[in-house]
Amino acid sequence: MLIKRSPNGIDLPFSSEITPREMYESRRNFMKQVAVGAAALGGMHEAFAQNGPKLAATLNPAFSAMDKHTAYKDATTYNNYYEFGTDKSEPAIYAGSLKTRPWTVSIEGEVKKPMTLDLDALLKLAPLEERVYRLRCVEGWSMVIPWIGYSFSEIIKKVEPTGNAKYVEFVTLADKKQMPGVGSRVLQWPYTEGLRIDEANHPLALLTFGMYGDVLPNQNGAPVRMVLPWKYGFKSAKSIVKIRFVKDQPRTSWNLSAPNEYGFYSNVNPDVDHPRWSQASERRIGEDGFLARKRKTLMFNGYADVAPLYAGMDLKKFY
Ligand SMILES: Nc1nc2c(c(=O)[nH]1)N[C@H]1C(S)=C(S)[C@@H](COP(=O)(O)O)O[C@H]1N2
Ligand SMILES: [Mo]
Repeated sequence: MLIKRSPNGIDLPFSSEITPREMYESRRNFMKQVAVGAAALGGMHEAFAQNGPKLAATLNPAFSAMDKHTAYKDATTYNNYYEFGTDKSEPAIYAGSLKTRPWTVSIEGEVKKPMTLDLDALLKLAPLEERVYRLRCVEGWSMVIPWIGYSFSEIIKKVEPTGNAKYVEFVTLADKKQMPGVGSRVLQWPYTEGLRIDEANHPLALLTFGMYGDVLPNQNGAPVRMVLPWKYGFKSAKSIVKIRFVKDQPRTSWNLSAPNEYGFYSNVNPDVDHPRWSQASERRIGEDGFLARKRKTLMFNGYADVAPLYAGMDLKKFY
């Protein structure tokens, strides 16, 4: 079986060479083995392993990395979710107070069909897929998580953007009563993020409702978040309440707080260092000793399929 491997051992599922049907089939079989293997290694959510999936979704092997899944425990206890505190352990401790139902998301701005959808309507908008994505935090660590959701492009199709819609803004919940971190001035609330509309329309951009066969734990952004695997983790906004299609590039929370450190694009790029540290390597959570930065970071986090979105752009300038 031909599995393409990068020199550092990270599988590259989006190589344009991996398109023939045979390859796809062998990948699919391989994925099944990987899933079983990951469960055996304790990478799977225990409840999932015992009772089967709680949020039914079909694995999309063509959109899945073959890396070993991060252990559920690590993915749910080492988080960035500043609304619940800046320490990695705090979201797991404090996010229990977040009430994720009822929940509505309003989709508005430059669209022909603005809509406000409750969670059930949103869940039913398109078939749910499982996709194993790597997520690379700008701080230098990464995880591999089996997410559940559908391409954000499904939303774009539904609301029919007008010709003025050039960007999409994601606005997340900021409720002091439920979120102890919102009292702090570490960021401007609500946490907002944004994409150019063609980036939002890329099939890899996942509107995400679950992980490890279950709904999202609160600390991972319940009940609905984005996951953008080719960008640094902070672009993947958690607990979204509003999606706005807009004409001008939206301001984003991290860019507002430190514009020279966090750009609008924030594509994973080993050649563009953060002003205070190198981005050439990363530590895979659960894999190494705590301070080890062993793996080479890959351009676009290994998701080379997105490269045409940035054709002709100087990525040192548009960091
Ligand atoms: N609303 C909100 N979304 C957020 C954040 C946050 O603080 N608030 N942190 C971001 C950062 S920095 C990262 S690395 C990822 C972490 O996602 P995870 O905890 O599910 O791994 O969420 C992103 N989304
Ligand atoms: Mo991050």
